[in-house]
Amino acid sequence: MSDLEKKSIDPATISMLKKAAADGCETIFDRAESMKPCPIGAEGSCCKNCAMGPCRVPAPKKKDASGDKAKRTGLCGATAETISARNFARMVAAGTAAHSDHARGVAEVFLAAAKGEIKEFSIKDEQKLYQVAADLEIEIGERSIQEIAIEVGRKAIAEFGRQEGEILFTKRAPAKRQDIWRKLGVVPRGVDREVVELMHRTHMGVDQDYKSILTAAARCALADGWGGSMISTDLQDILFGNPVPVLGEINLGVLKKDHVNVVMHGHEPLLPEVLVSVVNAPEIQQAAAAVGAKGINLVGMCCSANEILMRHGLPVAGNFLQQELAIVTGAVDAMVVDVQCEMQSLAQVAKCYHTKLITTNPRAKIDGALHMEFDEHHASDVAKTILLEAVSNYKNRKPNIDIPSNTTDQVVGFSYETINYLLGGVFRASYRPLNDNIINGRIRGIAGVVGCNNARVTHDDPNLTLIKELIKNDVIVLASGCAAMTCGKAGLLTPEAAKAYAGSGLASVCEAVGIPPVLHMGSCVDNSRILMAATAVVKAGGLGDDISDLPAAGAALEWMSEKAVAIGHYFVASGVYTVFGVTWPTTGSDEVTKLLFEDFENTFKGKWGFEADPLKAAKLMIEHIDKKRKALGIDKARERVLFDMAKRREIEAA
Ligand code: SF4
Ligand code: MSK
Repeated sequence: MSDLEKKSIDPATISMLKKAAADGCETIFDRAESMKPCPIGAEGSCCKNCAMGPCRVPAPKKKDASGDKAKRTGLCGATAETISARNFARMVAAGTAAHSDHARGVAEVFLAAAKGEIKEFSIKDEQKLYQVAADLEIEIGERSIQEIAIEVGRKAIAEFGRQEGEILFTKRAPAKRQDIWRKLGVVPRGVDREVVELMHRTHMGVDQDYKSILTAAARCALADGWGGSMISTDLQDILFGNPVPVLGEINLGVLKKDHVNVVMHGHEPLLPEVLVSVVNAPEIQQAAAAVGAKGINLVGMCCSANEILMRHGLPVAGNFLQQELAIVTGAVDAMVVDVQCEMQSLAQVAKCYHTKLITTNPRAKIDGALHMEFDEHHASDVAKTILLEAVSNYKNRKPNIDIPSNTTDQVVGFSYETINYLLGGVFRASYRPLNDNIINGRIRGIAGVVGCNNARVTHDDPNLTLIKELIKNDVIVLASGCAAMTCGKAGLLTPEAAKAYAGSGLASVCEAVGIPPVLHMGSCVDNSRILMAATAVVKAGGLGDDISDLPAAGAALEWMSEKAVAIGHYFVASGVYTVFGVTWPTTGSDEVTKLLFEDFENTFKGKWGFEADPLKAAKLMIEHIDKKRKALGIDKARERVLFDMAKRREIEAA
């Protein structure tokens, strides 16, 4: 394997890495070689929670002479367990805060739009509005759409500052799951309250019992999954439309040499939605023609891409590790960013070429970028100004433009409501056909594969290898975030992929319904859709009465973000076995790791796992799925499916 092949399995990425080197432009791939991670920080054994530290308590290489483990404490006496748990919990708090602050922004815009204060946004999905209103315990009766929407907006915002009681969407979970949470005392109150309390608990000299810290972290994470993230997904769907299957294309080849290329990067769909709506305005198109461009090519990057792809089928330039490389093509006239996952190095890479890096969110400024703040009350004006800025930069392109030709078609847009509809049809929409196919063994189980890219492992390789192995073994995959983009680039997000890559059982179901074996469910806040899909499967019957009973597992083998830890922890606290790759942040404490990997299964009925090798990770997940099938008494059905020739012919004929 060449050095470049160790960096990425994606040919477009490799060709742009060659170009970056030729252009003398440093990227994250170079820095990953020159700077190695701190081993003490990586295992969660460094505490810098007060100025007497940082205190480092690395795991001993071997036990001391008495056979006991050496007592490791910081200056204040905080044990390695406390330090490890605190570090983990703070990642959960930060991840929850990121998703939820995004959600709060959406809720504020939603309320303003409902009141008619923002002309660009209105209620697009009335059906979902009614559903969400009911779940927020809002009376519908004879009230107008506007009245209901205003109350939905107000109640959603109140969920952040709620001081007591329970976050309302937690009542969407299966009844048994709610009982488990109540018994453990982890039903979240308000989103902000849980984040603040977790930061307090992990302050120097507060909660110094690792079990207590990690239980509190679960409460905070649940405030993300069943609170902030879920609010964000639902309100975005009501405002911009619930995704339905749509064809799109992905990879750096979506950039066009003869167009003004504008890359929308980050997470919030607000500005991208307005950019899409104004891009064809006559004055914008005329300005583009005046500089000699054939038009304006709007494309996405990271989860902003997922948002506009799911709702408009707009092209996607790439996932997290490709953000610098889009600029390296020399053809990006503006990269417009909002919040999260935007590397500061973009400013430096942009200087190597002609790209204008434009920040738009008051929370996320980058030294060296042009700041053009998005104000939703003047949304179209701001969007047009940004597009004109990109147009005016077209003439500054340097001659060294090279756009890889790689693009792949993908079918995306599988919200949990859409899956419901596709499985059952409009008159009998239901998850029951999915359950039936799990019970009869054609589908072995369900896997949620989510999360980022990580420059410490070969770009796209762990996620892709894992997902291919899962679908080959008849496990249907629900994907989101940058992992879903990996699938798109590899051609797994088309119905034809079922025949090419899936096991015969899963392929037969996909072919009958006309869906890919990997369903793209959206951006990283949209992992709440996976919670809802899991809940719908439980409620459809026949597979137990809790999420933890399902033959299901989750994974994020290329995770890097604190948001990923929050997501993983809310999946575990919701009863899902969740496997991470790359590195595990509590290896400094055997006790903490055991609590998360084993003991949580006795309380939360879900647990964490770690496995960097994707084939071994797939094996762990499939073993877990089979264990659950056995507990449900449906393991025999699968054996029959595997060995019964009549059944096989029937599948082939389907
Ligand atoms: Fe060290 Fe304790 Fe301060 Fe952490 S809180 S830096 S362990 S003294
Ligand atoms: S963008 S959080 S790298 S999935 Fe959501 Fe991708 Fe992870 Fe960012």
